[in-house]
Amino acid sequence: MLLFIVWSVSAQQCDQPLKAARFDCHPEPSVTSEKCLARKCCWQPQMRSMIQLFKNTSSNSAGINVPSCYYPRDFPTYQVKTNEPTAFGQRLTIIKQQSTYMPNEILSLTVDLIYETAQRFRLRIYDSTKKRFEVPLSVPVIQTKVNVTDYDVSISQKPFAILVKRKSTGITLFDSSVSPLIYADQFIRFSSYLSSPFLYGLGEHRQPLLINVTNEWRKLTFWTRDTPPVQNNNLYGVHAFHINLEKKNNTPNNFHGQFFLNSNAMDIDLQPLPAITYTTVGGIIDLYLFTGPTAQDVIQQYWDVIGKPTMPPYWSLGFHLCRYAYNSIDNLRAVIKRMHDAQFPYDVQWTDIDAMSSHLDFTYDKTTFNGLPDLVRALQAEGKHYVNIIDPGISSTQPSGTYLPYDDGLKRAIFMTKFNSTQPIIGKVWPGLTAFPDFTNENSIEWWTNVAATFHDIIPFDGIWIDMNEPSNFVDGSHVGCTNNSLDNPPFVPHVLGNTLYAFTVCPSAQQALSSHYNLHNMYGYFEARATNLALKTIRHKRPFVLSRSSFAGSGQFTAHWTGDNNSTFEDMYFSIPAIISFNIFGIPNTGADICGFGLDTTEELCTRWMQLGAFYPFMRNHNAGKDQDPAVFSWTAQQIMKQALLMRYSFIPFWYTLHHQAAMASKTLVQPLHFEFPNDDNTIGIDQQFLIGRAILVSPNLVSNTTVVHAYIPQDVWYEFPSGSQVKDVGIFTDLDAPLEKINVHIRGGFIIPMQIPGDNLMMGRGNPFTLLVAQSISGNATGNLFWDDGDSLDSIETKTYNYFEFSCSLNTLTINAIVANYKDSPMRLELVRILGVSKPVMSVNVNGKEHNGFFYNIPDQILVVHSLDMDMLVQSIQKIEWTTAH
Ligand code: MIG
Repeated sequence: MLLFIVWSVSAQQCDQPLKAARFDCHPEPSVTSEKCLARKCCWQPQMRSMIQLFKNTSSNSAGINVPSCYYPRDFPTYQVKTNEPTAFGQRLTIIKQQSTYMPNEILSLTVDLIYETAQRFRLRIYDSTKKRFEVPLSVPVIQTKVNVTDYDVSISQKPFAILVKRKSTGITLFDSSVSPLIYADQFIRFSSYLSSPFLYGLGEHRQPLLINVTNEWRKLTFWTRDTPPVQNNNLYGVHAFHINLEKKNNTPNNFHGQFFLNSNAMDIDLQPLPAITYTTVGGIIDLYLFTGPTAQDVIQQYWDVIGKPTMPPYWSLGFHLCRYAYNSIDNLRAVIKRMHDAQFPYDVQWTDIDAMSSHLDFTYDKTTFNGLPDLVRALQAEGKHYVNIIDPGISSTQPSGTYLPYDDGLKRAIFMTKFNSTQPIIGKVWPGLTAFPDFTNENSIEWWTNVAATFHDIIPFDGIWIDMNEPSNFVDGSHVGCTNNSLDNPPFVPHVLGNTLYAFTVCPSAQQALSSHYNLHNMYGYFEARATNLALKTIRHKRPFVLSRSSFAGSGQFTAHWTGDNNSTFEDMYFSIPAIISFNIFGIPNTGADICGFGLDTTEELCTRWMQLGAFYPFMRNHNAGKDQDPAVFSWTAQQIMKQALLMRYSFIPFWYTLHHQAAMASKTLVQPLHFEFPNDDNTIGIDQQFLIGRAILVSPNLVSNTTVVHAYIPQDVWYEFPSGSQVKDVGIFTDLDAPLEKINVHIRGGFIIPMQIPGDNLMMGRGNPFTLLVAQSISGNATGNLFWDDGDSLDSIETKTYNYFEFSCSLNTLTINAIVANYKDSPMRLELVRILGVSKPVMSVNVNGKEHNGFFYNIPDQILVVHSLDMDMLVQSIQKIEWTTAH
């Protein structure tokens, strides 16, 4: 092939020998030299590598590489005109002399530098004269700047650029000088250096946990979309947030975060410089920097802006069972019965759209599901719970007066309307032609609450599953297509699946109360989750449980999440781990994947492995569309293994519940990657086949078919195998752990005390069961832990202080149980047994609260002290002690 170079500007201005430092001047598809030169950019066609040519390049991001068309050094951009100190920091005005290549460029902009906290910096760039759309998320508003910061900000005048450095190390956290800022009405593009090519976040995408652009160019697209999770596609949710690792020799590994508060369709490009480029089609530049320095600090600082996750009801921590196509109540009854007969712990039964009458929301099929209300009441009488599905599409073709959701919605005018019209925009989903509620319309809350309450009187559901809320639409745009205005067909369309913004959804030109769907599309699921959460509170007066497929920054305040339509493959099982960890980072920690796989038929081996792994997901639901895969359909052996996994989950529920409390109150994730806890151990970078629950439980599932070992990394620390309690010898290395089908590898980290409970048939039945403590001593014999407990369902247990809170500590052969708050007394809390791991010397005697206690034994080979028959009332609000003496 002929290689030729055309310099558009002077050769000197295009002389950028470092390919990784070239920034794409023509991000639209099918660039040519003419199109590039017309933009006054540099043209140097790049051959795609052989590897890329041989790869199947059907997905939209394959083949992203060095741009053929890139900016010359002197490409026109903004310069600073004025610069004034303000109460919040600084305000600049910046101007550009001429338009470049996009329609409606805005030549005069205002830049606010807001020093919000010592670790949080906000940069806002907006039109100096005309108010533009801004994301309707209630973020903290800071009027007065903080005086001392962990970061230094400097401004380059000409061309305009912002530089942010970490004070303590001098490492660059943000530097926009790498490429020219373009700011047009429907095209905003800016770039920054990254501190390293290692990032976490940027969802929702199917990808490994670590985004590593050392040698790679990557394009990630953000536009909520109903599509099975496939790599490189925009998926159900939008989270333009990442955590970037800072790597520098002789400096500890710090982390910082970046959040682009923008809800428009966007691309984020990453390149090996390393650098990041944001391209959005609307809104303003509203960018947050969080300086950590730990990954959990970054997450906390991020959640301070977007909102902390909701505290889920206690029952929702149990095992959930669902299937798309039970198709009849007899089938559903048979499943419930075999689950019961096989004695699986199990808490929540679900039904899918097949239980609706003609796929109509807020109905059930009185023929095929005749008796569903009684079935639900019978489940509830046993302490179980029931969740049903609701889709946003409301049928618009039922005879007037027969279908309240549509009739009442029309009356209240809460449906999204066509462009320049008061008529609802009509699409097509499961029930046929549908209107789409506008959940940004405050009147929709009462409407939604009303229709849900009416149905709740018929079937007293305990939670709501909101699916299809990207929103999904089986016809592009509407049943009559879209307009050809610039909202439906903007000058630049990010690399969305389907190539148009209306593909498989509603026209962007549709109108919502707060703005156009163009601006609000990515938040559809967010507002529906909010409305559903509010409705459940009003209807049940209890803690809501919502499960939403689509999500946006801040959705965790209202909902749990699952990862959508995965398949029954080992690869899908692996990808569930990076997805769940990422959603923890995104502030929706209560996330799970469809266990055993949604699409395709599972196998007994896969389902066994997946039930074991799923027992350690925050949200544990087995759901599918294929043949039955509830645990009770499998062989006796598989059932025993699954039951063992379920019993493990149920025994750890007090620990999980406490983690949820800490997530909601103190912005801690439920699960996290090893790298966040061991940031200076480079072996842990990007490990995503293992994960930590809280800081203390390491889960290393077997993700490979037909194997009996797991190649896993056990970081340098003290670890005890669970449940045996024996100490791991090989730490700080990758080792092969024994992992036959009947075993999932779980390790407890020294230094932590895990509150546990003897499981019941379901969580409500087991509430009064005895508690146990698992004390994993550090090298020096110390450990700490805590336990939060309340009635599990009320909305105000924190405000009314109707809860219990314990702190546990272990040191010098003494375990202390400190009841700090003991106000919730409706169910007993009796500590029955304590297992202390890592007791290196034989135990001679045990004292409980100063009295000799005979109920103990010492396991010599594994160095475990078990103190049993305690019958200790933990609600005695004072300090209680268990002490032991050892042989010298
Ligand atoms: O168009 O309700 O992701 O969990 O079973 C498919 C039927 C609609 C997609 C969800 C899936 C659910 C299915 N739904």
